[in-house]
Amino acid sequence: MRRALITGITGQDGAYLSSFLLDKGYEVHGIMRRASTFNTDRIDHLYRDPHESGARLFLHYGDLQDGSSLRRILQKSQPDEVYNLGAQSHVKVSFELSEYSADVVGTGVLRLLEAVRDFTGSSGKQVRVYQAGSSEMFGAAKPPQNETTPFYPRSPYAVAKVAGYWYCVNYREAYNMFVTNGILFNHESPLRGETFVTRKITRGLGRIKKGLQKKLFLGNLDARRDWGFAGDYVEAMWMMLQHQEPGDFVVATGEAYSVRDFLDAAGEKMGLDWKQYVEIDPRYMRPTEVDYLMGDPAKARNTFGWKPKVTFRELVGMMVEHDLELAEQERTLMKAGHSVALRGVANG
Ligand code: NAP
Ligand code: F7E
Repeated sequence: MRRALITGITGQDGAYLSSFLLDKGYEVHGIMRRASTFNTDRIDHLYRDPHESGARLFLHYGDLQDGSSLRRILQKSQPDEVYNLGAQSHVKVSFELSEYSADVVGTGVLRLLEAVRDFTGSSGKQVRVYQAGSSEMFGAAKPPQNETTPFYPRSPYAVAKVAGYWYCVNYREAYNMFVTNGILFNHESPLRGETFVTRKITRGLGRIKKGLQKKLFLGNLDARRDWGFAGDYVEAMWMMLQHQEPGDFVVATGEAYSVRDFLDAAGEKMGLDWKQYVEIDPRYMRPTEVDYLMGDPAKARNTFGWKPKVTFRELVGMMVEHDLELAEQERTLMKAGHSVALRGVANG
């Protein structure tokens, strides 16, 4: 049985990737952070008590800021493949938490690579590493962006991702390690964190539609992004590690839409005129914005045959349906006398 270790298993991509790898027959190990509240909502449905026979998902406490935890977990889990998805992944928050973001997103990659290098040295086991790079690394570079486009990062998050990218290239060249950088453009789903703009929109409009909220406050509606479906993108991560050689691969749909386009599509699907409810709040603007990202995924398509399956409209539809249902559940709870608060959205 092949074994995978995933950092960031409790995040959006961690949940989709775990499910994907379990379906492929893998034993999956995940690194989770200690938190005072539960942070495993996205993977609870995949988890079985390890005391039961047949359990194939195992969770370990660890942190990308703590190198010894990474080493210990590598020893324990003996992985064939490591997927580094852990990150402080919010671009706006990285302006507030710049040193922390640099440490987790940039130096965290170095800690993990060092731990894998030593693990390979002591065990003799060849491990394949996937690094979650980001289209944010292109930042201000002109679209369409591909693997040869020079990086021009525009946030502490993006600068740290560029550092992580180059650590990976360096370890590939210096130690002949199998380390692959995925350069993924924005990918969304009903599991997307509620402070990213797509989910903030489907959550907010869903609640407005159900009478739970009056306004939705947003920032720059003109930014353009290449939005795909997270389920499709985790398949690309896996395909990258099955390819005979490591490399750097852009994963994108090749189409870009503005935040305003997303509002139009979500509003139309809900039968709601969003212009009546959306207000601009400058606190959601970034000190330096990334205006236009649109990827060219030709290399991934030609090298290992990856293509996105879910279209932009299908993605919006899937998220709208999910969040209308969630708002309906909240309304039921409210009618039964429970208080219902929208967590965190005010800060996204
Ligand atoms: P996400 O939902 O924000 O999940 C991030 C994960 O990282 C969570 O499991 C989080 O744990 C964990 N984490 C945070 N700090 C950590 C630390 N110090 N040590 C270990 N784990 C830590 O992000 P995502 O959307 O799934 O994205 C996955 C990866 O792809 C990230 O590296 C992100 O930067 C990158 N990426 C994402 C996109 C996108 O559009 N989604 C595009 C390109 C690249 P908690 O649950 O405890 O917070
Ligand atoms: O913003 C604009 C905002 O936060 C998209 C992360 O997964 O993808 C993500 O980063 C755009 C930006 O994602 C609001 O200014 C307007 O132009 O959803 P977002 P992001 O910054 O593109 C990349 C690829 C990653 O790697 C990251 O980890 O939408 N926008 N109004 C807003 N954005 C937010 N969050 N909130 C607003 O109210």
